[in-house]
Amino acid sequence: MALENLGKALNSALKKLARSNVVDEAVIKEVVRDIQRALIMSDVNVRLVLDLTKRIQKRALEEKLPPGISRKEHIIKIVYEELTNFLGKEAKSIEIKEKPTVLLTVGIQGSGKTTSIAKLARYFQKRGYNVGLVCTDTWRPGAYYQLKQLVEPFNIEVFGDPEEKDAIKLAREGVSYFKEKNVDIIIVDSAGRHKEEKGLIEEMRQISEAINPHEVILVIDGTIGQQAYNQALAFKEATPIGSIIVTKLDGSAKGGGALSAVVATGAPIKFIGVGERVEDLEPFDPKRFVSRLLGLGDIQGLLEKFEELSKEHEFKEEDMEKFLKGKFNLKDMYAQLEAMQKMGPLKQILQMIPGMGYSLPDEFVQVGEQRLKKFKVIMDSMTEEELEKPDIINYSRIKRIARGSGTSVRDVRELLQQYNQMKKFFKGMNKRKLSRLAKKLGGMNFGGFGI
Ligand SMILES: Nc1nc2c(ncn2[C@@H]2O[C@H](COP(=O)(O)OP(=O)(O)O)[C@@H](O)[C@H]2O)c(=O)[nH]1
Ligand SMILES: [Mg+2]
Repeated sequence: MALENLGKALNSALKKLARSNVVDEAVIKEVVRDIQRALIMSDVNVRLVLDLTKRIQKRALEEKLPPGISRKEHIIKIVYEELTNFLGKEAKSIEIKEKPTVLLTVGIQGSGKTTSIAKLARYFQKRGYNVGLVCTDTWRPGAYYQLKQLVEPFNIEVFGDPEEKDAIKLAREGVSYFKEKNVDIIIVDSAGRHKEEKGLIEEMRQISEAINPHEVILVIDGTIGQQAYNQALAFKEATPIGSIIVTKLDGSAKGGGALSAVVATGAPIKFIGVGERVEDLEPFDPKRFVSRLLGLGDIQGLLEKFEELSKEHEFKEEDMEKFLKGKFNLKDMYAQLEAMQKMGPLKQILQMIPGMGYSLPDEFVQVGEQRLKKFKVIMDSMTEEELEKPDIINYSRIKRIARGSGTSVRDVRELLQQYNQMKKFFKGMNKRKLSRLAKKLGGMNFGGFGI
């Protein structure tokens, strides 16, 4: 993630604070300057940065310390709070009230509409909704097939006709087609064949009139940085029911600029796109986003990822319990590594764990596909007892397993090492550590762990 750079810079500003012996005015001002620099580097509007950092500085210098809180902790909390407010404070979601709920997606060509629609469809499908997609992009010949291909693995139906030239007609027909099919949600894709805001709004008006959507979603390319302001503003003025998806935040150094610019217009960001895969969509929650950015970890986000997995029957809640208690065996570990492989980079997930920040050793998180395959072969040569109680595996067993699986003693040891490392790691994130962190951050939600 390129936003990682912003996160790193903010994180190192806070680390500087943590390292200093005395927290006086000079230190506070230096930290504030570092934060300023980090934000401006990621293309956040200078005026917004100055306003924000002025507030942080004022609060840090003037506010009375709550009892039992150190000056450093207090400043971290202020930075966290102000950044959270800066990015919109509360998470907002797309409400599905009526059946069918019709959503229309608009945005400039290349902004990521079609990809985002596929992501949204999958997101809602995972939550139990039956979704139908309508392609009205009559400009790009491949548009219909692009969407179809993206959602094919999930059996989501796409309505469209590559021969038809009338987008409005397609929109109307598509919506009535899926109404008859009794789906829960209909999402309509549009072409967005225009260069600037005016054309975009006009297209939205026309299709809107034809299908009367419950919500219009504007898709904005995050790589345009603070230019996102004008698009979001024009959109917000034209529609009271809009929501926004900011895409490509995985690759853009300007992501911070795009996000803050959109928030500054008062238009709600509901999702962010963080990759090209259908899974790479995240509900936008400023609290969660900022704590991750600052390297404070994000237990809530982690839980949500686990939850999604368990919905796919790949990872169940009791398994998570096992892991968090450090009571898992080799079979559990394998299932989990496999699941994480499917879910995307393990590193991304582990970054959400409090205290881990960006300091995870790479060799620990990069369990590549090849290694996973090798693990599987090795495990196939183990007895049931060994899989369930890996602690009994002594040297002579290691030799036998290596021989049986056609691997080496070193390979078997590597697997056991991975297991022991993981065990240590999960044991390290015990409840006390989590609850200390929760206290520090105040209002953050660490639900699910009973702390
Ligand atoms: N890295 C990255 N690429 C994205 C993201 N969203 C879309 N893209 C890519 O951006 C390009 C344009 O996307 P598309 O959905 O066709 O845009 P549309 O013209 O608005 O429908 C494609 O190559 C997508 O794979 C994202 O969140 N991250
Ligand atoms: Mg498209």
